[in-house]
Amino acid sequence: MERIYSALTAKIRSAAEAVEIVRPGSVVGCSGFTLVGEPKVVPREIAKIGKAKGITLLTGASVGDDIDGELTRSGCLKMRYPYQSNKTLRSAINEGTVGYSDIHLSHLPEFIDRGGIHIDVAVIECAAVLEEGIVPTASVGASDSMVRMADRVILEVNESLPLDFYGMHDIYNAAGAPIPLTGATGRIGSKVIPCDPAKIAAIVRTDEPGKCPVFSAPDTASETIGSYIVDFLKQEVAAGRQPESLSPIQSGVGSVANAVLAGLGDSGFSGFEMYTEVLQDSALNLILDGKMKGASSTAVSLSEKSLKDFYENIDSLRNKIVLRPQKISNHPEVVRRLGVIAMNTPIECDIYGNVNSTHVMGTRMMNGIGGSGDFARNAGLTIFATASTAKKGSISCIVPMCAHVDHTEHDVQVIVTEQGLADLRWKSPRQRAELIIENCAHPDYRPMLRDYYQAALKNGGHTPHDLRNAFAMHQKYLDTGSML
Ligand code: 0RQ
Repeated sequence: MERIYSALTAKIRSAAEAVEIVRPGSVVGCSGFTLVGEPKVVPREIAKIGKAKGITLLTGASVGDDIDGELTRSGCLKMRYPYQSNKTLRSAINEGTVGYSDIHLSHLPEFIDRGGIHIDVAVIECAAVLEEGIVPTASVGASDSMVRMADRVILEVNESLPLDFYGMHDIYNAAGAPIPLTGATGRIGSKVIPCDPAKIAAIVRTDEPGKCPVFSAPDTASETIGSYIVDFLKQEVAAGRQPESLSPIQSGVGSVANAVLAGLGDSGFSGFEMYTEVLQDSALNLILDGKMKGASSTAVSLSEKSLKDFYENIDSLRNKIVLRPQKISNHPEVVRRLGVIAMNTPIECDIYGNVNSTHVMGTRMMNGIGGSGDFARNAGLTIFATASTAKKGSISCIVPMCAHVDHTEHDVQVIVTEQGLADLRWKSPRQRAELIIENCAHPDYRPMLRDYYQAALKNGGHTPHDLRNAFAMHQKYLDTGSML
């Protein structure tokens, strides 16, 4: 297979030539989702030249330092959507020098498709550009919507990535119609992203493989959390609320998510599938070991070692892994239909089951809501799992009232920490408070949470609170560096 369709070779340019179309104030859409599938050279070139100030940048989800970091340091970045996880950019957002609007990942492409934001230039990494369209690499993200709606497209053809990606993607544009997916790994679309060749302003060739995400090995707390979730899911199967092989699983990013999946593999469960947005190492291992049947995702975000395994087995994996646009991988309609089991990580949970996934101490942005809301509200079973404390025990992740709320009590069914699990389904707020404090909070923080709850009860109410002290633990941390 040729990398560049012969009729398009006249559009091959250097990165410096390609970025001439990126003007100050441009709205730029880049491929990329959780550090994979992002263009490697064009965004860096924009930052290096440094003339295109005031850029608004959209991506599928988080991208690496070569995009978010470089564009922030060059002073080119003005506004960012919908998710980020870069330290430099995060600081700029929290200082207020770069604007950021945190958007549900399934909403972003829909907003683009409806013309909610006008994209001047889409910069898309691909394995090849064929007559039939663009072959994406390790992520689809919002690239299909960006290509469809942008005025002009710059393609980065990455020659270090295998052409074997062809056939792994399933590009479907629902355009308001029902999405005909009745199973996690069904295929309903095309293998490529359709693209009007007249839109392609430049094709830049590169052979930079890009950097792999680094995952920390599961710690004891993560493994314990994983074991509680496995036990809980076994009870759900025994009670007839889950099929033997479980409903398709969505799992967020990070070490807890990795540990839970690894735990599932060791637990005797088999034949399950994932309907998720990111496939990490543990998910790939489960597929390669034959314990997981297959997976739908919008990105495969793997460590260096797992990426090697992925490429070595790509021919057999093509029938088991489907990479979709994030509009479909995270679509509420499909998530609800499939009864997905959603597992995500909060920053903090409150005693009534509200969850803060984004703002440290209610003010400082961490990453963003990502896809957690797409799944949490619409899943068949919604689990939030976190260590009970953060920052060496100086912060309790169970608090009287979340200092910011991303997922309300209505969207949270189960909370798990290394202390235990609270099944909040069918419980009143008062019952939930007792369960969360006694099962999930760290023993060091239980007395102060109990005292808060007892004081709140004196005020009465369906969801009792003592508003003067609702954020006393947060304030104590801000004043002294510890909630204790
Ligand atoms: O800080 O980085 O300074 O060490 O938060 O925490 O424990 O390493 O956990 O990597 O799983 O991240 C919520 C941020 C958790 C992530 C969050 C501090 C902690 C540490 C990271 P350091 P851990 P994780 C799928 C779905 C929202 C989006 C989402 C996230 C850092 O999971 O962004 O779910 N979720 N998307 O010390 C202050 C607390 C804290 C705290 C943790 N209560 N107060 N700091 N930390 N709890 C992904 C996508 O959608 C793409």
